[in-house]
Amino acid sequence: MTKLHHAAHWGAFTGVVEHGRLTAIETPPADPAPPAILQGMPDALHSPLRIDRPHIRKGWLNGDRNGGTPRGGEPFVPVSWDEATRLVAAELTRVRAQHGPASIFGGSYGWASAGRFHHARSQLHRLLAAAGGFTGQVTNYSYAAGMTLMPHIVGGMEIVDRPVIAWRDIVAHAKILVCFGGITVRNGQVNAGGGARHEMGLWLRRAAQAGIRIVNISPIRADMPEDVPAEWWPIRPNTDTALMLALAHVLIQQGTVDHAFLARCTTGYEPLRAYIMGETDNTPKTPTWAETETGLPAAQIAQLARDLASQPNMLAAAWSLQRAEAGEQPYWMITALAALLGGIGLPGRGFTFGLGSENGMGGARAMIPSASLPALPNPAHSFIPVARITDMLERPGDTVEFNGRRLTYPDTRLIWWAGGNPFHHHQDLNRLLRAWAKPETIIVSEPWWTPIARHADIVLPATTTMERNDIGAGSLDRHILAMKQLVPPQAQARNEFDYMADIAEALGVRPRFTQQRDEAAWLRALYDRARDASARMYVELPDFDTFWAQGIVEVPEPETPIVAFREFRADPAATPLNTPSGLIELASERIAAFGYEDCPGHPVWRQPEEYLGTAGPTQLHLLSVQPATRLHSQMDMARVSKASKIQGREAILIHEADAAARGIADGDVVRVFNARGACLAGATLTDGLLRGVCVLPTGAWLDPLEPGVPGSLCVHGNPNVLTRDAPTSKLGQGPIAQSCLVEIEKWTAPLPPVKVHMPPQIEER
Ligand SMILES: Nc1nc2c(c(=O)[nH]1)N[C@H]1C(S)=C(S)[C@@H](COP(=O)(O)OP(=O)(O)OC[C@H]3O[C@@H](n4cnc5c(=O)[nH]c(N)nc54)[C@H](O)[C@@H]3O)O[C@H]1N2
Ligand SMILES: Nc1nc2c(c(=O)[nH]1)N[C@H]1C(S)=C(S)[C@@H](COP(=O)(O)OP(=O)(O)OC[C@H]3O[C@@H](n4cnc5c(=O)[nH]c(N)nc54)[C@H](O)[C@@H]3O)O[C@H]1N2
Ligand SMILES: [Mo]
Repeated sequence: MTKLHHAAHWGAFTGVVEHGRLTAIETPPADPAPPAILQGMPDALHSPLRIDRPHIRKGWLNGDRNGGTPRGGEPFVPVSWDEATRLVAAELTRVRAQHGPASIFGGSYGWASAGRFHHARSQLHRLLAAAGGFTGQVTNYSYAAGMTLMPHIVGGMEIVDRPVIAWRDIVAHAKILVCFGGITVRNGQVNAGGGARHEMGLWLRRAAQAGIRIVNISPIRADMPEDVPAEWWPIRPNTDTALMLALAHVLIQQGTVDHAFLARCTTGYEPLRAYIMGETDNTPKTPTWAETETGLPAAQIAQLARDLASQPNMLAAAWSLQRAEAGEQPYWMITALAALLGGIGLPGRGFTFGLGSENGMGGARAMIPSASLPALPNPAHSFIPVARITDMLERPGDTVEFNGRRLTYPDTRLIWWAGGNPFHHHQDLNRLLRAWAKPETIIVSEPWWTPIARHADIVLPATTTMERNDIGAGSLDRHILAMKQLVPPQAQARNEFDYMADIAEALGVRPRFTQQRDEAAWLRALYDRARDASARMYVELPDFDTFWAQGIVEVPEPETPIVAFREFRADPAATPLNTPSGLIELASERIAAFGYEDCPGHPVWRQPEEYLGTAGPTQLHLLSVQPATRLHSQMDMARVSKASKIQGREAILIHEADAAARGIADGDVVRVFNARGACLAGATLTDGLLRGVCVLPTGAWLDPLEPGVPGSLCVHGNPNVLTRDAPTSKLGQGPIAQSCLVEIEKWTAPLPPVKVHMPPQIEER
């Protein structure tokens, strides 16, 4: 028996290996809340769903290219690595020669796995860049709208994805913590680089013990842990901007706006004020007006505004708020509201994003760079905003507005995806499935027969992290983790780096791709580069051999306080923000000049097309939140996720009254549907939900009753057959999964089996 350090997005662990198999995992004793997801690691590693050899879609092998028939319904034929390598290299060469590098789509969005060297997407980008270029993707599914907006109004996007505010300061200085979208401890299980401590729940309890009033503004009561005393404000989804506008209205009317702060640190107050007071559109954004939109009592809104004006506070918004129609607006308006209150730049006060969205947010860590694989320049200079993939496939040569630019969609002939699952992450999967039929060749690298692997032509079996050595280094966690190979590669699975080096060889670019290094040399080089950079910031890390022997290195807490806008507040003229005015922009002339009707020059309330305010009498608002038992679609085949299913289906949360009205009992299977698609799910009834809202977490593997047929019922419960594929606005072009209306009915027909947790049909040649 051996025990070795390793790490996943869902935490550091020690793997117990017996006779070449991972038999158990142990979690670090210092971790106050090790994620349950970790317990599924042995299932994942040794799963019958592992892809054992390279495979080719039968029709593709027989010469079918671009027939327009949707992928996903055909058997796969196993081939040797030699043949697969040759086919991939030949296709890359052919498509680049005939159509140019931009017709190779290698955006390959997705979380892949935790190690920084064997990071599938980074490896793929290096290969495709070395081989002549590809079309990439910018922004992300997490906070595209926020990260595009914030540079215009505060001069940077770090505010969205960095712990720019520390929990320790909130606990010490705030009296009210307002949480738009709650603080969902389930989301604190994961971080992109891994993590050795999961402290979100701990900090919430400390905040409550310090007597801080916590307000959970969310349609779901459980968005705040039960053991944390908090007020629950069950807001209608997508209406937070209306609530924030009304809070601002009260501050303005009562004369409790911090004019000194506005004058020193902001620009654009006047047009925003005129809009809030209704001077420009005859609609004063009063608490009574907001009550209609939000469903929250006007008197309660007015009282909260008065309390915020008189007590130090922190306004925190989850990332989910901006994954909705007009998702830029709540982020702009919370910034404006915090400016009116005047706390920005003071410890524990102001506004912050994603505090409850990911492990490590609100942590205090010296901001040293993490180890990461360097990119190669992409000679194709072609990219799309990440969530416009279906649009791109549907409309080659057409243009799209994005953040003040006009981009042209390439003519996509070849797609290669490694480390992401668009048949998990994208909205309106039936529309994607139709568009996905257009390219001539689709290559997918995956360790498992996931939905994306089933929709490929050439399937390359990748190792999991547990079969290779790597470095786990989150940008938010205070630990650098050695990820040691637990077992050799299973069946014919290979490391991305190794098989891509062979493809690079066939393309004549091997030295550029590998830089003449092997795994061991790369790990040492990446670590040393980060170590040198840290030393320049006066943070001493041990040398590589010491790190590898110890298995873990702790990064110190920073000595300086972590307070966004601290220097700026102290002296705005000497330390201006990187905005046109150097100030916080409550109105932006630059955004106004873009002329986007869906994102004008100051925060506004825009009624979404799909929300409770437009719902018919039987429609419900569907929220597809992050799953407690997985990371996205990862680990859906492992024990923790499987145990959470109801009759094998993903659990959907429904208000007991809404269920009763439809004759649905707890544990029933239901059909969730709208004009875009339909899925089955298992009903869980609750009173901890706003009536009219239902919640189906993301990540159940897409399992169409008839694979390859658009519109087919997903028998397993993937919410993205229901969600709408439209942009937040022309500014951010972000996804809007949280703006979605559905109907629910009890399923009474015989229950079709879930088949996606078994391998697809394989035909030997
Ligand atoms: N409806 C709805 N949809 C959403 C969201 C929502 O809130 N609602 N949230 C969105 C958000 S925030 C995100 S970030 C996306 C997430 O979307 P993704 O990041 O695409 O989802 P994952 O399931 O993490 O996909 C990672 C894939 O990489 C594979 N993989 C893991 N390790 C390796 C490896 O070493 N090599 C290779 N080749 N593959 C590997 C896994 O098996 C998995 O299939 O989803 C988005 N989609
Ligand atoms: N366990 C686990 N943790 C994860 C992930 C995972 O897959 N599994 N994914 C990670 C990733 S990639 C990301 S980007 C983050 C995402 O982090 P978030 O975006 O914060 O996560 P969500 O779970 O989508 O949403 C949080 C809560 O917001 C509430 N909410 C939704 N819409 C609205 C609204 O309009 N108004 C208000 N007030 N509340 C609303 C929902 O009730 C939901 O529970 O999570 C990360 N953490
Ligand atoms: Mo995300």
